[in-house]
Amino acid sequence: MKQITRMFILVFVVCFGLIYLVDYMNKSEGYSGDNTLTIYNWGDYIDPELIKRFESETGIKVIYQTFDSNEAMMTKIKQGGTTFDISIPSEYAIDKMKAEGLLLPIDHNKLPNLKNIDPNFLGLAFDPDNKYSIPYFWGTVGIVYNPDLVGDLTFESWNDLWDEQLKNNVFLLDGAREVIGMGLNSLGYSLNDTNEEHLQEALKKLSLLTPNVKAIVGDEIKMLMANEEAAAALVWSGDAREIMDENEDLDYIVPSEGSNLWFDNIVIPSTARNIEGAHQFINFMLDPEVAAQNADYVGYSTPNDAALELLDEEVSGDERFYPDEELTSRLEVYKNLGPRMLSHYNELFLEFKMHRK
Ligand code: N2P
Repeated sequence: MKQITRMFILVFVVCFGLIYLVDYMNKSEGYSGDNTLTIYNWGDYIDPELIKRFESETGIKVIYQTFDSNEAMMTKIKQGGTTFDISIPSEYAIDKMKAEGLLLPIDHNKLPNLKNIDPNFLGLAFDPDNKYSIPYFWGTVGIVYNPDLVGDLTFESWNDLWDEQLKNNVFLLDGAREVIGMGLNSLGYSLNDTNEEHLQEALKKLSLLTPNVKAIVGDEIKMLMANEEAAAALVWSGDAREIMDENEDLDYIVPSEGSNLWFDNIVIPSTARNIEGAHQFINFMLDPEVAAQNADYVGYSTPNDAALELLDEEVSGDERFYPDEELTSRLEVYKNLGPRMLSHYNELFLEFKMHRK
């Protein structure tokens, strides 16, 4: 009898413990149970309708968080305590995350829609077999400007931004690689330059831009430019397209000295709990109709060939956003410069920002 009582108590304690454990796990921060998928994406970088559609098609509930720079995203994933199942870093960040063991391999067998991606966007240097990353969007960095507000400037060169006609009339996107890269490019250096003298020269050159800089801003740069709050801005190409959709008077150029060509790819961070759901999401985003709707919504260039065919000829044939070979040959992809040099770029950017105050 005693034994039965003991057994009964034991079963009771184990059951109670299990119930408590499951409850605790569900309540702990951002826990992705089987039926949730936690996505960590750039701001304004997906059509929210598509998240709803994914949820209703799969029964998976999406938890959505955003970041505004590769650096912020990597710090958050590295520090742990999060359960992101999906993220969308740029190429140099993917290379760095791979090296730091922050990415999980992606099973291509679970992605029948991968066939829709233009092979030119597969097998790039930062992930040669696409073992850890699948193309999402790509683009350039350049200048969006309002011809009515820029005096007699025609905008061909980065150096036009330094013109005194643009006093307090320029916005810059808030990105270390982009701003330091612009400083380097304007001097004719590579935006992957690691020579300290060149970097100091770029910083000095950027400090001369200060009188023209009205503000360094995040995603609100689109609204500000469309509302004609400044004459010109350093932007990512897709943001320029969205601004120009809102205000047709504006134009976008990639300066003649060269600029950046970037690739943002979907990854499964090592923090993932719902790996199956993450694959379902990636495959969903690779569907031609979904990818076309997304490209239309966010304004960026799609690497999805089948989606490109569904886009308006006016969009897919626009060489400002789907550059030809001549322009592409003037562009450089950011390299992973290693942790020390990447922090140095960040420090230089901070120094530039401090100098403005
Ligand atoms: C979208 C940001 C695009 C990121 N708001 C460019 N790599």
